[in-house]
Amino acid sequence: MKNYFLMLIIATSFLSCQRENPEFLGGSLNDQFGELVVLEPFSSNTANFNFSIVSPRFFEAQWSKNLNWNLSIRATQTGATKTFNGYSNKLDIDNTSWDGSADDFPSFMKDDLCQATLTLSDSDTIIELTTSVNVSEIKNPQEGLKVVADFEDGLPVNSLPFVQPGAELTVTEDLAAVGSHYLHLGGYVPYDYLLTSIKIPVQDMEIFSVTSPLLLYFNMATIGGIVGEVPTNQFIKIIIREDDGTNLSNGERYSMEINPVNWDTWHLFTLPYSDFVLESAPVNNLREPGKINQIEIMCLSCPAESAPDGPTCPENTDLNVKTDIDFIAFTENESYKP
Ligand SMILES: [Ca+2]
Ligand SMILES: [Ca+2]
Repeated sequence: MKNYFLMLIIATSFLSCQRENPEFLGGSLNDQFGELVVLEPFSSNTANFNFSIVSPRFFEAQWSKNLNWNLSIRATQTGATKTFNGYSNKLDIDNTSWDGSADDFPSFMKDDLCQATLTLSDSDTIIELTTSVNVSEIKNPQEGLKVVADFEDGLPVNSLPFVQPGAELTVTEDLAAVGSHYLHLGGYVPYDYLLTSIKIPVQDMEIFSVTSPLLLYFNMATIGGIVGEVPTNQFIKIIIREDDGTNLSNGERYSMEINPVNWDTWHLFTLPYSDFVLESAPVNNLREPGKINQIEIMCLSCPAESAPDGPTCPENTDLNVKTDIDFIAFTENESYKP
């Protein structure tokens, strides 16, 4: 008798659950066992995405069950990518609204034609849907952005390059991180760590004179060589100079290394100025964003044959160094959004 009542209670509560929450139960069963069918085709809400104005830009589709989906947008010209992921049975303005940013460098360019691929998969079906969209205008510069060098018109005015015999420092027109030009740094210098460097003047930093060094970000796009052919210990050193000395050359210098540089696609390197380390004699031992007047980028690698100081790397014999850079910029409050 006791057992009979217990079963009755369980059965009643099961039925009441079903009555109260039919969609939940039915929905989850459908998600687990239902057939995956596309109900509304995959498309963008407009064929041209103009990221310079405030307007909705998103993707649409609907299918028969909740599942993990992946939406990958890739520009055919620049190779820029943007990825969205989610768990739902549709795409809409809430889960695929796009502001024009990329996952990383390279950034999208004006008139980039993009292929968008939506992948839906459950335990036994994978459906891939594609659509295309055109970037009619890129996004506006983010607030607090100061571009120091983008190499679109060659080397920045009054910059000072240094090139050892065997090294290369050339503005190159090819697949850049931003725009169409970047700075190639590299070559083969088997007798020294330093291959080449460039000092770039920085002007009008007064706009950041009340910005904390914790909130001033240094940003730069970097790319190494071909994975598997990168010399051992190939790296970049960044030196930021301030004008707090008694003359132009004895201001404080703060530095940072990107070590190693061993990847083969453009990446954003970003750090707050407060993370840079004092390299010179101190003047006031304060990182002062408003007093920055020069950025030096040095391309270095462990030399194959001899070194004035430090060890050598015979395994680097005949391996070309490549530490290309693009888009050197400061941002306020947050990192640059490629
Ligand atoms: Ca560029
Ligand atoms: Ca200082």
